Amino acid sequence: MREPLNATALKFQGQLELMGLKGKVVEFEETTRTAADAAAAIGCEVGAIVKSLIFRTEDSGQAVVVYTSGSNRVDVAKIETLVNEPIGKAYAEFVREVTGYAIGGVPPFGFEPLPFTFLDEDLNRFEEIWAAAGTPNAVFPLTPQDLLNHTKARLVKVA
Ligand code: 5CA
Repeated sequence: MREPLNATALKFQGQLELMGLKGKVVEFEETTRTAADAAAAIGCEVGAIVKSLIFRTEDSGQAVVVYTSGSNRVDVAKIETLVNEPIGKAYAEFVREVTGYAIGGVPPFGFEPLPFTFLDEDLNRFEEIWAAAGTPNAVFPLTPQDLLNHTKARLVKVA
């Protein structure tokens, strides 16, 4: 663990406090860029890591975020049915444009809500889940209910 927090992680910690969330940002020396990295650093199950995956609708260019359990792969066809359009994985630049964060550090909130927001129901299997806190070395804990409340996501089976 690293102290003090990097400026971006520190700013995100401030946002959590403003939102009334009690989770503390934890920053690691090692990378938490992927769900597997994050689970190894934290010492939790990969399934308890929240992947904030950004897609883009191919015709209308709208952002889609799917908060996915770290052990699941999104079934793209299911999401396409829900948004009624083909979707593609967003490029790094689009992710930065719509969330303000770089891939590997995208937190689940702290940006303008995106047009389509889905939450993997499998995250409900865990009492505590962990998500990125703005950088590829920082994460924070929260409950699936907190994630639902603060993202107003539609709960779906994504895998
Ligand atoms: N910090 C971790 C755990 S919270 C994290 O942010 N995981 S993540 O899954 O939300 O973000 C990494 C994801 O970004 C990868 O699963 C992958 O789907 C996506 N990604 C990685 N590189 C690229 C890229 N070059 N273009 C588009 N997406 C990418």
